[in-house]
Amino acid sequence: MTEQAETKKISIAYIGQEAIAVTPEDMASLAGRVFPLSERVIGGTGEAFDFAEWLSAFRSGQGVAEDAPLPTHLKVEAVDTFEALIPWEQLKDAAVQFAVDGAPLPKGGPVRLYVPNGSSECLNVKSVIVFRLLHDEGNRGEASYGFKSTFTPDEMRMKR
Ligand SMILES: Nc1nc2c(c(=O)[nH]1)N[C@H]1C(S)=C(S)[C@@H](COP(=O)(O)O)O[C@H]1N2
Ligand SMILES: [Mo]
Repeated sequence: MTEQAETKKISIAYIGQEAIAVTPEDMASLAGRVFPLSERVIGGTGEAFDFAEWLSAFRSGQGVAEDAPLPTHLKVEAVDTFEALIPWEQLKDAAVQFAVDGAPLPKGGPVRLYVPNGSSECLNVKSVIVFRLLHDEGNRGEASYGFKSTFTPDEMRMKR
């Protein structure tokens, strides 16, 4: 295991709040229940937690009111700049793979999202480093995925 895989943090950005950094293990323990990924995904390996259970605990922990509106989308961003926008309605049974045999993911880490009720397998994003919970009523129900195509000037300078 490389040093980077060990220390890779995940950024969580909830509607209107400042992003916070967590580890895969932090997310799994907050979710409160873990299960074999194979319960949700045929041929799935390793351990996962339920996305909605995690989000519910996260909202409580952040002091979000229980009757506050739910997000309309989850946007996930990966190490390789692949990203996906997933509508709330497709997130039922979504699971986050965070370990294999109790150890960090040998590939696709720090975590991989699986969306069994998603409109495309392309939404099963590997190497997720950002979870953004969004409220975008105008685009409700819309899904998209692909490699990020626009970069800020700062990002362009870093990539040279
Ligand atoms: N980080 C990242 N995740 C990704 C991709 C990618 O290029 N980068 N490709 C997606 C696409 S288009 C598909 S079809 C699936 C493929 O998953 P598999 O390699 O497990 O078959 O991963 C998705 N997740
Ligand atoms: Mo794909």
